[in-house]
Amino acid sequence: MKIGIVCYPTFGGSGVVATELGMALADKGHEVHFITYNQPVRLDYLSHKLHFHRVLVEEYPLFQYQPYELALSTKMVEVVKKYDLEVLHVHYAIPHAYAAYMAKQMLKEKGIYVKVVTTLHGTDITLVGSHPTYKTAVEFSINNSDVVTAVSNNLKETTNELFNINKKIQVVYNFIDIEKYSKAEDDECQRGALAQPNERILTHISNFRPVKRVEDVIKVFYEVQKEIPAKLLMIGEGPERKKAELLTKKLGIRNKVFFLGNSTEIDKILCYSDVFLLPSETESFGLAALEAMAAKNAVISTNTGGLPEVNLHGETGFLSNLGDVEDMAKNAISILKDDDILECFKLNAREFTKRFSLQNILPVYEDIYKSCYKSE
Ligand code: GMT
Repeated sequence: MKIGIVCYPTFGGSGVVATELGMALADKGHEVHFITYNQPVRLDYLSHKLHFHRVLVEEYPLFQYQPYELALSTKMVEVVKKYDLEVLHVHYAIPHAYAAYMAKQMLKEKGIYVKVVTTLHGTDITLVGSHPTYKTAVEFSINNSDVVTAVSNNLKETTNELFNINKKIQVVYNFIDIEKYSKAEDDECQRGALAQPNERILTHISNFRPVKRVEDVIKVFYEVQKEIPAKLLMIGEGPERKKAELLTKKLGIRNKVFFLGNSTEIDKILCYSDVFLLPSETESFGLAALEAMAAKNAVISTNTGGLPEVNLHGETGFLSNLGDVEDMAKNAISILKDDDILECFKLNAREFTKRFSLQNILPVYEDIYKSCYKSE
């Protein structure tokens, strides 16, 4: 098939999922066209099956805000026409689903028909999309997509609670290329570069936005390192990073915490790590936790949103109430204090990720594309 993928090209989970999906589809012989404002960070090669089309936004001084949706929908029309695309798969509703609807209407006027699949990722519903500023347009674009998917049951339920949705939302879990993580463990892992053999390694990866509660990450680690020799890896960039760094100084643990910035090689970093910390205020799925689990990390997280669908309490890690730093630290210590217990959680975590394997999820998306194209 010929598929257009629209996403944010940054380090966020929705862009990562969209990019990994596009690359996997191209590997299977489909023709994939990414349409976005920068080449997606994980899109490390292009080929005759894998194309990238940049959306350029003309700056004009009259506009306080440059109209990205207009440029995006214009680019979608251009690419669909030029390459005969059959499906536009948009990741993150805002503004992608809305722009896709407009592109579809413009194409229809020219007798060209394209289907729109919208995948909801989380904050496009929970934090941003349901805000009165956007709600009407988001609801409209969800209801006017040909197929709507959500990355967890929780996100599906939340979408139905927050919006008046007249479409069936299909849950398609996020996925992971498990092979990639096994390979990193076999070939590249050089744990000794970061920690002494007797030290445990804890990791957090995010975009350091307030919803991630990175100060809770530091507070949990602070309690853990009092009991167990340990290091903390903080991966990512974002507005809360400075606060987190300041807190490590205040608590006297700056030398035990490494802020590594954004990375395109998290599989290689995660294979050093024992426990992944994700104390988010809300998380529709928690792709970073899944990636950590594939690299044999136990997960200490909150019980919010879709996290209980990814992290099994007492099996792959533990779930705590939002903000209950004490409980999270206690749980982390209970896993980290004993080699056998730690290994058991690590193996469970790796095992559970198999249900989210690329091999399982890719055919689901292929079926969706085929089914929506057959309808009408
Ligand atoms: O986590 C973020 O803030 C980025 C955001 C995104 O859309 O890029 O992530 C959301 O989508 C991911 C991929 O589906 C999910 O794994 C994350 O849980 C979700 N984030 C939130 O719901 C806060």
